[in-house]
Amino acid sequence: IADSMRGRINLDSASLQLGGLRDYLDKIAKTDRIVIVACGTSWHAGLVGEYLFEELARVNVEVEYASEFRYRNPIIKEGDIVIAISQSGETADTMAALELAKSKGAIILGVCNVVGSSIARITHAGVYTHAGPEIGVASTKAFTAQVTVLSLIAIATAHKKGTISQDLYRELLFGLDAIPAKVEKILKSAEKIKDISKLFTFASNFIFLGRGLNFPVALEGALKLKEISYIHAEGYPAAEMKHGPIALIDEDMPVVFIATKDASYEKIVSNIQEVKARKGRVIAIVTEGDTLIPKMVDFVVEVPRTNDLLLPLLTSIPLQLISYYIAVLRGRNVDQPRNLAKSVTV
Ligand code: F1P
Repeated sequence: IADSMRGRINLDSASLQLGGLRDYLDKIAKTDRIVIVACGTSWHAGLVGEYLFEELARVNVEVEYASEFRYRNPIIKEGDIVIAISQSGETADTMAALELAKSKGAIILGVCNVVGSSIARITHAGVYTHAGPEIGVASTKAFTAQVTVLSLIAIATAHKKGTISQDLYRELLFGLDAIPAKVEKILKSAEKIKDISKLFTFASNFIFLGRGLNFPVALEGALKLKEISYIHAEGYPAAEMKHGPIALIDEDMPVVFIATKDASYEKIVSNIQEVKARKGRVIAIVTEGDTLIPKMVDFVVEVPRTNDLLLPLLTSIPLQLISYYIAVLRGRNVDQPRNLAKSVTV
Protein backbone atom coordinates (compact mmCIF):
# COMPACT_ATOMS: atom_id res chain seq x y z
CA ILE A 1 0.00 0.00 0.00
CA ALA A 2 2.87 2.31 0.90
CA ASP A 3 4.37 1.64 -2.52
CA SER A 4 1.14 2.53 -4.26
CA MET A 5 1.04 5.79 -2.39
CA ARG A 6 4.49 6.50 -3.70
CA GLY A 7 3.03 5.74 -7.11
CA ARG A 8 5.30 2.75 -7.78
CA ILE A 9 2.50 0.48 -8.92
CA ASN A 10 0.33 1.67 -11.74
CA LEU A 11 -3.20 0.58 -11.02
CA ASP A 12 -4.44 1.38 -14.50
CA SER A 13 -5.32 -2.00 -16.02
CA ALA A 14 -4.26 -0.69 -19.43
CA SER A 15 -0.70 -0.54 -18.14
CA LEU A 16 -0.47 -4.19 -17.12
CA GLN A 17 2.29 -6.06 -18.94
CA LEU A 18 0.10 -8.07 -21.28
CA GLY A 19 1.87 -7.51 -24.59
CA GLY A 20 -0.32 -7.86 -27.68
CA LEU A 21 -3.00 -9.57 -25.61
CA ARG A 22 -4.07 -6.16 -24.34
CA ASP A 23 -5.84 -5.52 -27.65
CA TYR A 24 -7.94 -8.64 -27.07
CA LEU A 25 -8.98 -7.92 -23.47
CA ASP A 26 -12.37 -6.60 -24.61
CA LYS A 27 -13.03 -9.83 -26.49
CA ILE A 28 -11.88 -11.91 -23.52
CA ALA A 29 -14.15 -9.89 -21.24
CA LYS A 30 -17.14 -10.47 -23.55
CA THR A 31 -16.71 -14.18 -24.19
CA ASP A 32 -18.72 -16.77 -22.29
CA ARG A 33 -16.13 -19.52 -22.80
CA ILE A 34 -12.35 -19.81 -22.75
CA VAL A 35 -10.55 -22.99 -23.78
CA ILE A 36 -6.96 -23.46 -22.66
CA VAL A 37 -4.76 -25.96 -24.53
CA ALA A 38 -1.34 -27.07 -23.33
CA CYS A 39 0.86 -30.04 -22.43
CA GLY A 40 2.75 -31.11 -19.31
CA THR A 41 3.69 -28.37 -16.88
CA SER A 42 2.02 -25.77 -19.08
CA TRP A 43 -1.24 -27.72 -18.73
CA HIS A 44 -0.92 -27.45 -14.95
CA ALA A 45 -0.44 -23.70 -15.28
CA GLY A 46 -3.60 -23.73 -17.41
CA LEU A 47 -5.51 -25.43 -14.59
CA VAL A 48 -4.43 -22.67 -12.21
CA GLY A 49 -5.69 -20.27 -14.90
CA GLU A 50 -9.07 -22.00 -14.90
CA TYR A 51 -9.52 -21.46 -11.16
CA LEU A 52 -8.45 -17.81 -11.48
CA PHE A 53 -10.61 -16.94 -14.49
CA GLU A 54 -13.68 -18.63 -13.07
CA GLU A 55 -13.24 -17.14 -9.59
CA LEU A 56 -12.35 -13.61 -10.64
CA ALA A 57 -13.94 -13.07 -14.06
CA ARG A 58 -16.82 -15.57 -13.71
CA VAL A 59 -16.23 -17.02 -17.16
CA ASN A 60 -16.46 -20.69 -18.05
CA VAL A 61 -13.01 -22.20 -18.70
CA GLU A 62 -12.05 -25.61 -20.04
CA VAL A 63 -8.48 -26.83 -19.86
CA GLU A 64 -7.60 -29.44 -22.44
CA TYR A 65 -4.55 -31.58 -23.02
CA ALA A 66 -3.55 -30.42 -26.49
CA SER A 67 -2.53 -34.00 -27.30
CA GLU A 68 -6.18 -35.11 -26.81
CA PHE A 69 -7.92 -32.05 -28.15
CA ARG A 70 -6.20 -32.26 -31.53
CA TYR A 71 -7.33 -35.83 -32.20
CA ARG A 72 -11.00 -35.52 -31.29
CA ASN A 73 -13.77 -33.38 -32.63
CA PRO A 74 -13.94 -30.62 -30.00
CA ILE A 75 -16.84 -28.18 -29.94
CA ILE A 76 -15.39 -24.82 -30.87
CA LYS A 77 -17.56 -22.08 -32.26
CA GLU A 78 -16.69 -18.92 -34.15
CA GLY A 79 -15.28 -16.31 -31.79
CA ASP A 80 -14.44 -18.71 -28.94
CA ILE A 81 -11.23 -17.75 -27.18
CA VAL A 82 -8.59 -20.48 -27.22
CA ILE A 83 -5.40 -19.80 -25.27
CA ALA A 84 -2.30 -21.94 -25.81
CA ILE A 85 0.31 -22.10 -23.09
CA SER A 86 3.78 -23.30 -24.02
CA GLN A 87 7.23 -22.61 -22.66
CA SER A 88 9.05 -23.53 -25.88
CA GLY A 89 6.32 -22.34 -28.22
CA GLU A 90 7.23 -25.36 -30.39
CA THR A 91 5.24 -28.24 -28.88
CA ALA A 92 3.68 -30.06 -31.83
CA ASP A 93 0.49 -31.11 -30.01
CA THR A 94 -0.20 -27.57 -28.79
CA MET A 95 0.50 -26.19 -32.24
CA ALA A 96 -1.88 -28.68 -33.87
CA ALA A 97 -4.60 -27.95 -31.29
CA LEU A 98 -4.32 -24.24 -32.07
CA GLU A 99 -4.48 -24.83 -35.81
CA LEU A 100 -7.63 -26.92 -35.33
CA ALA A 101 -9.23 -24.19 -33.20
CA LYS A 102 -8.23 -21.55 -35.74
CA SER A 103 -9.82 -23.56 -38.56
CA LYS A 104 -13.08 -23.52 -36.62
CA GLY A 105 -13.03 -19.72 -36.32
CA ALA A 106 -11.67 -19.36 -32.79
CA ILE A 107 -9.59 -16.42 -31.68
CA ILE A 108 -6.28 -18.02 -30.79
CA LEU A 109 -4.01 -16.47 -28.20
CA GLY A 110 -0.65 -17.56 -26.84
CA VAL A 111 1.33 -17.47 -23.61
CA CYS A 112 4.85 -18.48 -24.68
CA ASN A 113 8.33 -18.01 -23.33
CA VAL A 114 10.41 -18.20 -26.48
CA VAL A 115 10.18 -15.01 -28.51
CA GLY A 116 9.36 -15.62 -32.17
CA SER A 117 8.50 -19.29 -31.59
CA SER A 118 6.10 -21.11 -33.94
CA ILE A 119 3.11 -20.89 -31.59
CA ALA A 120 3.75 -17.20 -30.97
CA ARG A 121 3.77 -16.66 -34.73
CA ILE A 122 0.48 -18.38 -35.57
CA THR A 123 -1.60 -16.81 -32.79
CA HIS A 124 -3.72 -13.69 -33.29
CA ALA A 125 -2.04 -12.17 -30.23
CA GLY A 126 -0.16 -13.20 -27.16
CA VAL A 127 2.04 -12.36 -24.27
CA TYR A 128 5.57 -13.52 -23.65
CA THR A 129 6.47 -14.76 -20.20
CA HIS A 130 10.09 -13.56 -20.47
CA ALA A 131 11.24 -16.10 -17.91
CA GLY A 132 14.65 -16.30 -19.57
CA PRO A 133 16.04 -19.47 -21.14
CA GLU A 134 15.02 -22.70 -19.43
CA ILE A 135 18.31 -24.58 -19.22
CA GLY A 136 16.85 -27.79 -17.90
CA VAL A 137 14.31 -29.85 -19.82
CA ALA A 138 11.72 -29.80 -17.03
CA SER A 139 9.88 -26.49 -16.78
CA THR A 140 10.31 -24.70 -13.46
CA LYS A 141 10.55 -20.92 -13.69
CA ALA A 142 8.41 -21.11 -16.85
CA PHE A 143 5.59 -22.48 -14.67
CA THR A 144 5.67 -19.59 -12.21
CA ALA A 145 5.95 -17.11 -15.08
CA GLN A 146 2.95 -18.70 -16.86
CA VAL A 147 0.90 -18.58 -13.66
CA THR A 148 1.89 -14.93 -13.16
CA VAL A 149 0.78 -14.01 -16.67
CA LEU A 150 -2.48 -15.95 -16.34
CA SER A 151 -3.11 -14.18 -13.03
CA LEU A 152 -2.59 -10.82 -14.73
CA ILE A 153 -4.95 -11.71 -17.59
CA ALA A 154 -7.62 -12.94 -15.16
CA ILE A 155 -7.25 -9.86 -12.94
CA ALA A 156 -7.38 -7.49 -15.93
CA THR A 157 -10.43 -9.28 -17.37
CA ALA A 158 -12.23 -9.21 -14.02
CA HIS A 159 -11.43 -5.53 -13.62
CA LYS A 160 -12.80 -4.81 -17.08
CA LYS A 161 -15.96 -6.81 -16.41
CA GLY A 162 -16.45 -5.33 -12.96
CA THR A 163 -16.60 -8.78 -11.38
CA ILE A 164 -14.08 -7.83 -8.67
CA SER A 165 -14.03 -4.87 -6.32
CA GLN A 166 -11.42 -2.15 -6.63
CA ASP A 167 -10.06 -3.30 -3.25
CA LEU A 168 -9.53 -6.86 -4.42
CA TYR A 169 -8.02 -5.59 -7.66
CA ARG A 170 -5.49 -3.54 -5.71
CA GLU A 171 -4.81 -6.34 -3.25
CA LEU A 172 -4.04 -8.78 -6.05
CA LEU A 173 -1.73 -6.39 -7.89
CA PHE A 174 0.15 -5.54 -4.70
CA GLY A 175 0.19 -9.23 -3.89
CA LEU A 176 1.83 -10.01 -7.24
CA ASP A 177 4.35 -7.25 -6.72
CA ALA A 178 5.35 -8.79 -3.39
CA ILE A 179 5.80 -12.33 -4.76
CA PRO A 180 9.51 -12.11 -5.74
CA ALA A 181 10.57 -11.14 -2.19
CA LYS A 182 8.45 -13.98 -0.80
CA VAL A 183 10.02 -16.47 -3.20
CA GLU A 184 13.45 -15.29 -2.03
CA LYS A 185 12.35 -16.03 1.50
CA ILE A 186 11.26 -19.58 0.55
CA LEU A 187 14.61 -20.16 -1.14
CA LYS A 188 16.25 -19.53 2.24
CA SER A 189 14.67 -22.85 3.34
CA ALA A 190 16.68 -24.73 0.69
CA GLU A 191 19.00 -26.38 3.24
CA LYS A 192 16.06 -27.55 5.31
CA ILE A 193 14.36 -28.94 2.19
CA LYS A 194 17.60 -30.71 1.26
CA ASP A 195 17.72 -32.35 4.70
CA ILE A 196 14.11 -33.51 4.37
CA SER A 197 14.82 -34.78 0.84
CA LYS A 198 17.71 -36.91 2.15
CA LEU A 199 15.24 -38.95 4.17
CA PHE A 200 13.12 -39.70 1.11
CA THR A 201 15.84 -40.24 -1.50
CA PHE A 202 15.08 -43.93 -1.90
CA ALA A 203 11.29 -43.77 -1.75
CA SER A 204 9.61 -45.64 -4.60
CA ASN A 205 6.35 -43.70 -4.59
CA PHE A 206 5.02 -40.31 -3.55
CA ILE A 207 1.56 -38.78 -3.30
CA PHE A 208 0.98 -35.02 -3.57
CA LEU A 209 -2.31 -33.63 -2.27
CA GLY A 210 -3.83 -30.16 -2.39
CA ARG A 211 -7.22 -28.49 -2.60
CA GLY A 212 -8.48 -25.58 -4.69
CA LEU A 213 -5.67 -23.70 -6.38
CA ASN A 214 -3.17 -25.95 -4.65
CA PHE A 215 -4.56 -28.98 -6.50
CA PRO A 216 -2.82 -28.11 -9.81
CA VAL A 217 0.28 -27.41 -7.70
CA ALA A 218 0.04 -30.99 -6.35
CA LEU A 219 -0.12 -32.28 -9.93
CA GLU A 220 2.91 -30.21 -10.84
CA GLY A 221 4.85 -31.38 -7.76
CA ALA A 222 4.23 -35.00 -8.78
CA LEU A 223 5.20 -34.34 -12.40
CA LYS A 224 8.48 -32.64 -11.41
CA LEU A 225 9.44 -35.61 -9.23
CA LYS A 226 8.62 -38.08 -12.02
CA GLU A 227 10.46 -36.08 -14.66
CA ILE A 228 13.75 -35.54 -12.88
CA SER A 229 14.09 -38.30 -10.28
CA TYR A 230 12.07 -41.09 -12.00
CA ILE A 231 10.10 -41.77 -8.81
CA HIS A 232 6.51 -42.76 -9.36
CA ALA A 233 4.38 -39.93 -8.01
CA GLU A 234 0.70 -39.06 -8.15
CA GLY A 235 -0.99 -35.74 -7.62
CA TYR A 236 -4.58 -35.73 -6.44
CA PRO A 237 -7.13 -33.29 -5.12
CA ALA A 238 -6.98 -33.99 -1.36
CA ALA A 239 -10.75 -34.51 -1.24
CA GLU A 240 -10.46 -37.30 -3.84
CA MET A 241 -8.11 -39.29 -1.64
CA LYS A 242 -10.94 -41.17 0.01
CA HIS A 243 -12.19 -42.28 -3.42
CA GLY A 244 -9.19 -44.50 -4.10
CA PRO A 245 -5.63 -43.39 -3.31
CA ILE A 246 -6.20 -43.80 0.43
CA ALA A 247 -5.73 -47.53 -0.15
CA LEU A 248 -2.07 -46.82 -0.94
CA ILE A 249 -1.29 -45.15 2.37
CA ASP A 250 0.96 -46.96 4.84
CA GLU A 251 4.19 -46.21 6.71
CA ASP A 252 6.18 -46.45 3.47
CA MET A 253 4.17 -43.84 1.59
CA PRO A 254 5.44 -40.26 1.67
CA VAL A 255 2.57 -37.80 1.26
CA VAL A 256 3.20 -34.15 0.46
CA PHE A 257 0.31 -31.93 1.52
CA ILE A 258 0.00 -28.39 0.30
CA ALA A 259 -1.75 -27.20 3.41
CA THR A 260 -1.68 -23.41 3.47
CA LYS A 261 -4.03 -21.29 5.58
CA ASP A 262 -6.61 -20.63 2.90
CA ALA A 263 -10.30 -21.34 2.51
CA SER A 264 -9.62 -25.12 2.46
CA TYR A 265 -7.55 -25.15 5.65
CA GLU A 266 -9.94 -27.05 7.94
CA LYS A 267 -10.69 -29.62 5.28
CA ILE A 268 -7.02 -30.22 4.60
CA VAL A 269 -6.35 -30.62 8.32
CA SER A 270 -8.85 -33.50 8.36
CA ASN A 271 -7.24 -35.00 5.24
CA ILE A 272 -3.89 -34.93 7.05
CA GLN A 273 -5.49 -36.69 10.04
CA GLU A 274 -6.74 -39.41 7.70
CA VAL A 275 -3.24 -39.98 6.34
CA LYS A 276 -1.56 -39.90 9.74
CA ALA A 277 -4.13 -42.39 11.09
CA ARG A 278 -2.81 -44.78 8.41
CA LYS A 279 0.82 -44.03 9.34
CA GLY A 280 1.67 -42.16 6.12
CA ARG A 281 4.78 -39.98 6.38
CA VAL A 282 3.71 -36.40 5.80
CA ILE A 283 5.63 -33.41 4.52
CA ALA A 284 3.40 -30.34 4.69
CA ILE A 285 3.80 -27.01 2.94
CA VAL A 286 2.25 -24.62 5.46
CA THR A 287 1.69 -20.92 5.97
CA GLU A 288 4.33 -19.15 8.04
CA GLY A 289 3.31 -19.13 11.70
CA ASP A 290 0.92 -22.10 11.48
CA THR A 291 1.11 -23.91 14.82
CA LEU A 292 -1.47 -26.68 14.30
CA ILE A 293 -0.24 -28.64 11.27
CA PRO A 294 3.43 -28.75 12.39
CA LYS A 295 2.24 -30.73 15.46
CA MET A 296 0.43 -33.25 13.27
CA VAL A 297 2.98 -34.03 10.58
CA ASP A 298 6.57 -35.27 10.20
CA PHE A 299 8.08 -32.30 8.36
CA VAL A 300 6.99 -28.80 7.42
CA VAL A 301 8.19 -26.16 5.01
CA GLU A 302 6.78 -22.68 5.49
CA VAL A 303 5.68 -20.23 2.83
CA PRO A 304 4.84 -16.58 3.53
CA ARG A 305 1.25 -15.34 3.56
CA THR A 306 -0.33 -14.02 0.39
CA ASN A 307 -3.81 -13.68 -1.09
CA ASP A 308 -5.24 -17.21 -1.52
CA LEU A 309 -5.45 -16.71 -5.28
CA LEU A 310 -1.70 -16.15 -5.56
CA LEU A 311 -0.66 -19.16 -3.49
CA PRO A 312 0.48 -21.39 -6.42
CA LEU A 313 3.27 -18.89 -7.09
CA LEU A 314 4.69 -19.69 -3.66
CA THR A 315 3.65 -23.27 -2.94
CA SER A 316 5.14 -24.60 -6.18
CA ILE A 317 8.66 -23.51 -5.14
CA PRO A 318 9.28 -25.95 -2.24
CA LEU A 319 7.94 -28.78 -4.40
CA GLN A 320 10.40 -27.93 -7.17
CA LEU A 321 13.20 -27.92 -4.57
CA ILE A 322 12.13 -31.30 -3.14
CA SER A 323 12.25 -32.82 -6.64
CA TYR A 324 15.57 -31.17 -7.35
CA TYR A 325 17.29 -32.42 -4.19
CA ILE A 326 15.89 -35.93 -4.42
CA ALA A 327 17.02 -36.16 -8.05
CA VAL A 328 20.52 -34.85 -7.25
CA LEU A 329 20.82 -37.21 -4.27
CA ARG A 330 19.86 -40.10 -6.55
CA GLY A 331 22.60 -39.06 -8.96
CA ARG A 332 20.22 -38.02 -11.75
CA ASN A 333 21.03 -35.44 -14.38
CA VAL A 334 18.40 -32.87 -13.47
CA ASP A 335 18.95 -30.81 -16.61
CA GLN A 336 18.77 -33.69 -19.08
CA PRO A 337 16.41 -36.34 -17.71
CA ARG A 338 16.23 -39.54 -19.72
CA ASN A 339 13.59 -39.87 -22.44
CA LEU A 340 12.51 -36.21 -22.28
CA ALA A 341 12.98 -33.50 -24.88
CA LYS A 342 12.83 -29.77 -24.28
CA SER A 343 10.46 -29.25 -27.18
CA VAL A 344 8.30 -32.20 -28.12
CA THR A 345 8.05 -31.46 -31.81
CA VAL A 346 6.64 -34.75 -33.07
C1 F1P B 1 5.52 -28.95 -22.57
C2 F1P B 1 6.30 -30.05 -21.84
C3 F1P B 1 6.98 -29.50 -20.57
C4 F1P B 1 7.84 -30.57 -19.93
C5 F1P B 1 8.87 -31.13 -20.93
C6 F1P B 1 8.18 -31.60 -22.18
O1 F1P B 1 6.39 -28.02 -23.12
O2 F1P B 1 5.41 -31.08 -21.51
O3 F1P B 1 6.01 -29.08 -19.66
O4 F1P B 1 8.53 -30.04 -18.80
O5 F1P B 1 9.79 -30.12 -21.27
O6 F1P B 1 7.30 -30.56 -22.70
P1 F1P B 1 5.97 -26.56 -23.56
O7 F1P B 1 4.85 -26.66 -24.55
O8 F1P B 1 5.54 -25.80 -22.34
O9 F1P B 1 7.23 -26.03 -24.17
